[in-house]
Amino acid sequence: MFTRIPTVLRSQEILDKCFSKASKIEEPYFPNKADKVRKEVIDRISTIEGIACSYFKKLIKKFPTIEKIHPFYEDLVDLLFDVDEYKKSLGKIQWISEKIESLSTYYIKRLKQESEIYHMNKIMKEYYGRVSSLINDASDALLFLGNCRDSMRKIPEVDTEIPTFIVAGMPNVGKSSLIVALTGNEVKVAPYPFTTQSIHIGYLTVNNRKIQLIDTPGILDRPAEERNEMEKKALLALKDIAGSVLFIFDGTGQSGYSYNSQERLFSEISEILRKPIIRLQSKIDIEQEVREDITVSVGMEETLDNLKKILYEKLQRDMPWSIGNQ
Ligand SMILES: Nc1nc2c(ncn2[C@@H]2O[C@H](COP(=O)(O)OP(=O)(O)OP(=O)(O)O)[C@@H](O)[C@H]2O)c(=O)[nH]1
Ligand SMILES: [Mg+2]
Repeated sequence: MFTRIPTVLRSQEILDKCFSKASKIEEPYFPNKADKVRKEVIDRISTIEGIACSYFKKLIKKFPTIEKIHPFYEDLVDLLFDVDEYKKSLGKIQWISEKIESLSTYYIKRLKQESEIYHMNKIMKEYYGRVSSLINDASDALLFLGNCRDSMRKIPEVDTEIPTFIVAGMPNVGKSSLIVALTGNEVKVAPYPFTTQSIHIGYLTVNNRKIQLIDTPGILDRPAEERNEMEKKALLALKDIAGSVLFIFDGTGQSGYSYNSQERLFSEISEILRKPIIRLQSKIDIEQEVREDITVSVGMEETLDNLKKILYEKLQRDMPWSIGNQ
């Protein structure tokens, strides 16, 4: 999602790029010396304008417009940096880019009316000075945007367009094993902002429809009182992802959590995410009291097939739009 944002150069690096290219410009022989110098200076100005403005425009184009990104990303971005400052910085870059353009037009016009070499060089120096101070003026904005880029690149790539099941449940209940069993081994792992954990994303296809499963170890597996404010907010971003929750209960005692404590987490997650939740009992190959309608074991193919069918029916019922026109 945010991996295509280019590296942000520092002001000095942009200046170096502009001026070193400009300094290499030399016109071939002109019968008239003044014409030659004029042409050279005009070319230098155009080169500087071209390099600086096209770089600034690239930044403006590649940095996402916050209003246009999906609410899931918007929530996370809002936690990562000051969004107002982000908008201001992009605005500043835009302004500077426009300013360089009009300045260049103005100086080129002046050069065209100039016949003295001495004055041409003076005009060039003046232009260099003004462009330098404009680009230096972008310093803070560039530094800020560079930091934004670094944090945005850490946001996990979640497909916000396809139906999604968020897998939740206490540690060790079998969340990861189930995702692997359902989707094969190609599970993407991505760090999740403000948590020490990563999320795991897998895809499966049922009746030609792609479904996304997101495993959230360390995020949805603990009661709220154990989470800090940032973690809570980061968790809330998940509610923006369209879809349901698949909540896994383990009745074997193997996970070390009682059914009661799992029920408590279940209520809490339903409260936080406010989404339809499918209850599921795992590890059914191990002896345990059967408490849920849907049971599964990663080693029993028929239980996995049954679950896939249920997921699909759930989509048809709750999110018909999401599978209608894929
Ligand atoms: N017998 C049996 N064991 C299972 C099954 N599913 C998972 N397990 C085992 O249960 C243990 C925990 O499974 P994980 O998939 O790592 O559980 P998790 O919920 O992802 O755990 P965390 O990532 O720590 O939250 C592992 O030893 C698995 O091999 C199952 O269907 N049957
Ligand atoms: Mg896991």
